[in-house]
Amino acid sequence: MTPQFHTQNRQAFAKHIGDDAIAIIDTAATITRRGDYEYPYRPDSNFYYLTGISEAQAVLILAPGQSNPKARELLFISGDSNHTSQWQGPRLAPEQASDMSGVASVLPLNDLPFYLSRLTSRFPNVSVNDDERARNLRQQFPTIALSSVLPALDQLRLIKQPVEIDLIRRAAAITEQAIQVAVAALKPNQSEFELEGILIGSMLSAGARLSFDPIVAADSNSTYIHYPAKTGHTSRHGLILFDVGAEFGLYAADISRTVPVSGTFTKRQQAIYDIVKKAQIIGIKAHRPGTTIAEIDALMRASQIEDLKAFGLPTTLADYPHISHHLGLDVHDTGSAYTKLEPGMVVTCEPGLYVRDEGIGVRLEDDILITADGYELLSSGPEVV
Ligand SMILES: [Mn+2]
Repeated sequence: MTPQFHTQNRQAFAKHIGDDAIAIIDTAATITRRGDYEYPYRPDSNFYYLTGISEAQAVLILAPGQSNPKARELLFISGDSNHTSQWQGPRLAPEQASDMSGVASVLPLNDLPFYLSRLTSRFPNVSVNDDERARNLRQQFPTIALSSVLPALDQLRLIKQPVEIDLIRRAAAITEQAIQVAVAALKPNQSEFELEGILIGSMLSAGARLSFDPIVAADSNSTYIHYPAKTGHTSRHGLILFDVGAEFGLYAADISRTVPVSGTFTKRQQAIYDIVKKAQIIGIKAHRPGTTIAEIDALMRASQIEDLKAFGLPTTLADYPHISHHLGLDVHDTGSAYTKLEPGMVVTCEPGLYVRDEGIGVRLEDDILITADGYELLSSGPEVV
């Protein structure tokens, strides 16, 4: 990502703030696992979108009403301290943070309280992205009017810019590759855990992280949509469902594949797989500006209900929750199933059938860019599309 990307995002967002208000955007807090040991760190998506800074302990203040242009954007970073440098290596220097973000005024985090009190007295309308920040501000400055930055940022992040689409495409390719490596290693009586290790190893080797913990679900575990345990094992004639997403440059992919361990479906597995695949093809082809995830979901559901009847299976099996979603910096990105699709939005299409009595769960999921006249697949999709 270039500093221009983040600068343009700040400029677009600043229009929603207004000249009589400020926005305070915190990055994510670190979360302690135990003692001085922390969970892996991931910056807040909105903070990253506006700054390009991935380091913890940083705050952005936007004050579009300031007459001095340099005072309209203030980035606070923690800088080096003896403790963090000794244990974690050097922190960003102000000039580095300025180069990455395009923010001219980078200040030490220690100065934040001073700026907060000065700015809130001049601009009492304050929008924030963090509940704890809101609580602290309300206590310290009881007369200010607090609101959320989220509606405006949710809206901005819906339409992906070409650089963002490139990153999602890369993340999808890395994810697809990881699933292929895992499928090539498939064998009976293999632990889901081992397959997860193969998936993660492949994604990390490709320079990516994980946008979420992979779902690896053998046999009846595949009938639970977000099966987390990964304590099961594959069986000779069983299925395995992978639902995996690499995160590349902080952008997520999300791909699901269901495959037979032996390389060949049983008749019953094939029948259920084909119902899902047919629904997915119908769903994918329906992507275009003006429609919604919910409408596409209804089309896929109708197709599945019709086919389930033909197989004598209960049509209630098609009554799974809406699970397709927007994709971006977050795997479940801003936007909902009822957002009218527009060119530049990226969504998943993930129909499934979960036949618990027979221990057969099938889900197929691909990543789709909405274009001016329809759609473009960012993952490989069902082979006939
Ligand atoms: Mn998904």
